[in-house]
Amino acid sequence: MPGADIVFINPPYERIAPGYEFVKHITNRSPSLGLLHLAAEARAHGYRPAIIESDVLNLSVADVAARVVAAMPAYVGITLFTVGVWGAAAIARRIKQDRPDTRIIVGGPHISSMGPETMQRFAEFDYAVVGEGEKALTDLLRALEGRNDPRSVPSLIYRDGAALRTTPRSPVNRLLDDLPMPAWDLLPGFPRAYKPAIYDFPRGPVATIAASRGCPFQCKFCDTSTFGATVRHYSPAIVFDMMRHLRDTYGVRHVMFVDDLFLASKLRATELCELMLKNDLKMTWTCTARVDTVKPDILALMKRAGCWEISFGLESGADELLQKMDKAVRVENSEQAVRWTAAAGIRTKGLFMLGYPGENRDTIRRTKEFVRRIPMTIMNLSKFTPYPGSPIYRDLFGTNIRDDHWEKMNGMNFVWAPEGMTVEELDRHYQDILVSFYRRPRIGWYYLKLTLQYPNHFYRLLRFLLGFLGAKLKSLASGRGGLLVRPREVRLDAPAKH
Ligand code: B12
Ligand code: SF4
Repeated sequence: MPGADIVFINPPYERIAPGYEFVKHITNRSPSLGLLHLAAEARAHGYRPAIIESDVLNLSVADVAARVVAAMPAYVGITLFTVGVWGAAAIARRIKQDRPDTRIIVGGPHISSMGPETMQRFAEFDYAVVGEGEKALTDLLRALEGRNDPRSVPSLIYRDGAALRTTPRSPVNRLLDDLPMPAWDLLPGFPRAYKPAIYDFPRGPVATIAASRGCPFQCKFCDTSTFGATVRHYSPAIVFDMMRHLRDTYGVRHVMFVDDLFLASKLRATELCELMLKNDLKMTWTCTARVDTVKPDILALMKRAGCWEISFGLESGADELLQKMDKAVRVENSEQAVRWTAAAGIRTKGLFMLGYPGENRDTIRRTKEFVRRIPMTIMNLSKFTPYPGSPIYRDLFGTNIRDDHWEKMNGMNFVWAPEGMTVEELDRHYQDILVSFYRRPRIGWYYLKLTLQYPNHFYRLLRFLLGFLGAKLKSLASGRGGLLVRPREVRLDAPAKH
């Protein structure tokens, strides 16, 4: 990082208890695409950016702060998910202690939804950018150099003495096609250090692309405050160029599209698939889609163009819950879409949540039955979390949500329980659904075949198992009777030190 004048930080999120480090071999290690876009934009405006991916580099709060202090940049840009706010604030505080003149700018989904509250709570953040950041960030940097008036910077929260001021939010970023390509060249260890979760792609290296921004739907649990309801796309030719660039420059073989609605425009998706086929791209890819946007014809084309998996937000096997979520689809639509996807030879990853308001033992039973009935081989079950920025957050906050618990908001902790259920009971159902889905001979056989077909997963699994075994042996040797850590050391959900 020597010579960098702006350092972008993806702060540490993972709360892996000492003794459980081996879990990292199988979890998702994707970089922040937002920071890659911002770094590219800053560079196009003459700055010298650097990026720190804390979790991938195994850096603690103290390590990150020490690196920044040593690099002495004028600016620091931190991306914030709700779960990472405390860690980010701790980093900012340490930087300010040693280099008080460093300007700390924050942005990301948490700021888009909770900007003023966050700035009020954490005096160590100097500026916050709400929503898409490319234009606002470079305008702000120019303003800080005296070339602009901060009040002319769109979507900004800044301090004016003790008061907080906000500038009007700019409606949308400029055309996506005009943005520079994400700065993958600035990512330390790219592409090999950045892996999705085990079994979530066929062959690496892997990279992420957002081919569009925005989503017009308003599912009540979803935070769409960064990109809003207007969908904007890159031209298919530019997306294709990004894929080819990733393949030819970095040897990337698989792309994960992280768009909210990859199939928002069937026309563009078709054009992109045709470009991949015509140019014999030979890359695999995954995307997310709503169940009401797929049909056999587009699925067949996607399969031919290399689509390996589609993640569908299936959420629940109970219609009344889908209705309460304003999901605008029914369980039968989910089932139809998954069957069509399987028939096209693409695998389905089902994204589900447990504990949404209205959940009860009967809805849980139906979800459990549903996940076993449909032709799906991988499921993600998250613990319902009312994220700031989602409509449900506004509905629930102040009822029985326990404080605001930002540091627990990663889908792995129940911070709220529906009426008539306890967190402990929900936790039991959580385990039960996953075990009943995965512990079936059909699924076991599928994963065995996948492991043999794609040895990279085998090596990751092996490292995980060896790590687990090592931790067990260490614990036996230290007289803890096979417990990986002393009970009081288990702090998977504890906030970062601050
Ligand atoms: C890909 C993705 C992931 C990836 C990569 C994460 C990453 N670091 O980017 C993975 C799988 C790791 C992930 C994990 C999680 N994710 Co996620 N993820 C996404 C997804 C689908 C796309 C993100 C993306 O790349 N967008 C495209 C880029 C260009 O946008 P961006 O990163 O937001 O950056 C822009 C602006 O935010 C802003 N900006 C961002 N940072 C900064 C910093 C500065 C200084 C400035 C000025 C501006 C700025 O400018 C950028 C360019 O315009 C979003 C949904 C969405 N629509 O964004 C959810 C989303 C961000 N995830 C979400 C959540 C909750 C999570 C999890 C916490 C739990 C879960 N259930 O998935 C975990 C935990 C994260 C962790 N590391 O522990 C929520 C965040 C809600 C919140 N308030 O926190 C979202 C919004 C989904 C949703 N709709 O609810 N996620
Ligand atoms: S869950 Fe998907 S479809 Fe619903 S609002 Fe969020 S991104 Fe849009």
